[in-house]
Amino acid sequence: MLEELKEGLKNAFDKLLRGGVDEKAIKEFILDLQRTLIKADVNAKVVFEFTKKVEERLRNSSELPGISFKELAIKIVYEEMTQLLGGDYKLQLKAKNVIMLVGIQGSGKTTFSVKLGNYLKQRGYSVGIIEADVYRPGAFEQVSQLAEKVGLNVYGSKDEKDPRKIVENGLKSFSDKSVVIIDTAGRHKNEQELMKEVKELYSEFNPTLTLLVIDATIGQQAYYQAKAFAETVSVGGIVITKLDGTAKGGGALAAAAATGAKVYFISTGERIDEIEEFNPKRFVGRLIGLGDLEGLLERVKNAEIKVSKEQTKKIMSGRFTLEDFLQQIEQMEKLGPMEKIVEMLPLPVKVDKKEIEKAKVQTKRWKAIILSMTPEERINPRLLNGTRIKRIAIGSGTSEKDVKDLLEAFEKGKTFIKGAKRSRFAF
Ligand SMILES: Nc1nc2c(ncn2[C@@H]2O[C@H](COP(=O)(O)OP(=O)(O)OP(=O)(O)O)[C@@H](O)[C@H]2O)c(=O)[nH]1
Ligand SMILES: [Mg+2]
Repeated sequence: MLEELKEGLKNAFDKLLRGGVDEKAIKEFILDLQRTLIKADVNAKVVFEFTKKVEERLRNSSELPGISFKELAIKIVYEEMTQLLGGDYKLQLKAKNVIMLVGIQGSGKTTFSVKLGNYLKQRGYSVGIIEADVYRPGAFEQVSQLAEKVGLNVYGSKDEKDPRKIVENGLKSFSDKSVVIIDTAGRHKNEQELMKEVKELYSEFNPTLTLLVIDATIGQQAYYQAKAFAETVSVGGIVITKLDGTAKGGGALAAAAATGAKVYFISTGERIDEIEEFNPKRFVGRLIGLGDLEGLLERVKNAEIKVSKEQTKKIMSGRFTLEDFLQQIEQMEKLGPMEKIVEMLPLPVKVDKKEIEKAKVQTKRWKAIILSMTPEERINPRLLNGTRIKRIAIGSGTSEKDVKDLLEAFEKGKTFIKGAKRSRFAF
């Protein structure tokens, strides 16, 4: 699965290892990444945004003790690629679930209904499948045959022409099941007819989860398909099928994630057990194919902590400059959104959302201000007279008061630390 994408990434990393770390090597690496992703049919705009972020982070990252440049590159690509595929998440099921599968003809809904049923049954759920496709001749037989192999119950009818009746009766007969999967039809005269039926079923039965099934071979076109369905029903998640038979799988996955939807499952073959719960972090880890990715991430984290410990020492000794302050802000940004950081901190009080918002605006402003200063000004803020403050305010799109506020806060912080040291109220 996705062998070419894996190969491409591996080659890019290997090349980076062989060459020296210079301007040319970084440029080559970025080009290699672009080529690999474009080949996997990832949308060009998405590719360029992605590689721009990787390049910026590669250039701006400071050296970490014991971490090679290649390792740093792997970490950055891993993190950015995980983001590209939607971050870190997991499907949550309720005590009772009605999961409706929708998607165009041949996307793999019927096959997937049995795969999913079997997957959930193996995890302790009681499952029933409703076959609501009244258009495809033999749809009921198709699903019954597949389901029989794994001992799943199917409700359907060969004669009933109204899918709503089938679903209504099916839900009654499966009222004791914890998961009911509804397989819908994909074969219609045209797209409007398909959407109309999907909408009718959706509004009448209100499924707890609607999964859109998309065939990976359409690559980046998955974006438009996902959008079209999302305009008709509330799509709770996406399933990408046939990842085994295409070089365009990466494009389909990235496109699905780009719509903001979560890809919950991937399907990698015709066999019933060829289903996998999708988790971007794990998936990218495997894609990068590094044996001990976890170990590497841990080592980088430790190295980062070590560096920031050195900075703390600097703060305590009073040698802390605005340049260090800027680095602190940037390090914090790297950790993730402020809400998440605050969530992770073992604080005894709950921090107000508004306060976090205010702090976010302020750090952004401070960063802009410090970036508009010259290196000398950052080290020695006493240089900042009225003219310079004015220049910085204009350069950073802030006001002179903002600049003065920052300087005041910075000085206060330093005084506080000095005072704290004197009173041995140290950390
Ligand atoms: N290689 C491969 N084939 C798959 C996969 N999933 C489904 N298929 C095949 O794709 C074809 C279409 O699958 P179906 O499950 O019938 O698709 P559908 O969405 O129900 O189609 P309609 O009922 O016509 O809307 C079948 O031949 C399946 O065996 C997969 O992950 N990999
Ligand atoms: Mg079908």
